[in-house]
Amino acid sequence: MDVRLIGVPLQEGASQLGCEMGPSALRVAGIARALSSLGHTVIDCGNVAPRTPRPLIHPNRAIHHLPEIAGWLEALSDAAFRESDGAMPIFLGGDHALSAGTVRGMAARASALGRPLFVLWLDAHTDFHTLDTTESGNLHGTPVAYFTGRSGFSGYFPPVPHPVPTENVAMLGIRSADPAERAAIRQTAVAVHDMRAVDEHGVGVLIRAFIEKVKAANGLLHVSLDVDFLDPAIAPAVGTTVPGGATFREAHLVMEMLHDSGLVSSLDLVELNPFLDERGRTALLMVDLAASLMGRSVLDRMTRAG
Ligand code: DIR
Ligand code: MN
Ligand code: MN
Ligand code: MN
Repeated sequence: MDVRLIGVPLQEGASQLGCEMGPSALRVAGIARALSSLGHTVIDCGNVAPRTPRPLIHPNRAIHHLPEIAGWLEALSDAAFRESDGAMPIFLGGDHALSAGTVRGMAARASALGRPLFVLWLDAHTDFHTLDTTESGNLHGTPVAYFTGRSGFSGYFPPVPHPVPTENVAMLGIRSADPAERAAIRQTAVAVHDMRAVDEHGVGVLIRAFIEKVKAANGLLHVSLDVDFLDPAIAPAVGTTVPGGATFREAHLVMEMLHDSGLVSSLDLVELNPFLDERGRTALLMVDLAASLMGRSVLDRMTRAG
């Protein structure tokens, strides 16, 4: 497969600085080599540059860095559309606000192909705030609300010509949702698989059902992997750790099943904050998960270990 690595050194959507180093850490951890060793043709497109911010003032005074985030979204959306033409873009984040742009661009790609877009959201959080409901003001808490077409973004973020229907969105790993997010998401058709559901049914059952749905619709599947989907014990380098996340094998199983499905069109690796890492271990784990998604299997790992 033709793979395009696209760095997104965006950090203003998170509460603490450091995600701008994420793309560098993923590169240093060997993402290009890991994927090319699986037989893929990998091109590193370098980093996306944001548009120059224009002044934007929102009545919700908690919001910070709105002009900067808005400046990123169109550039990211265009990059996603451009680099998904016969190739698979992998976005090296950068905080999760970037997915507002990447999913918008992939929705345009899906529309151009006449196919529906599905989104798998692997995260501790639902990221379903609007500009009006966010209390933290951290815009990485808003992308799903934005790309599913919830109102309250117009005049601030770029318009959404191809909103992703909520029935095409599945979330896995959820264990933190603010009251406004809970109330809003209950009104939608988003399949929210929280950690309780993972414990009870196992990730295999939950992911298989979603894969079957995407397959039946001949959809494109965008996967958005937030570091905090993982348990903090194995992935400490994220500003918003929540206990009780996915284990090493749960995460790899999701990636392996996604690979076998052959449906994944695009991937975000987000929220890695290398400043919080222990000798790059979270970056290395994220690279290994990307490799599982791109075809590395357990037997390959055993072979490597000799
Ligand atoms: C929280 C945390 N719901 C907020 N969101 C995070 O700030 O809106 N998303 N950390 O990844
Ligand atoms: Mn566009
Ligand atoms: Mn997130
Ligand atoms: Mn999160």
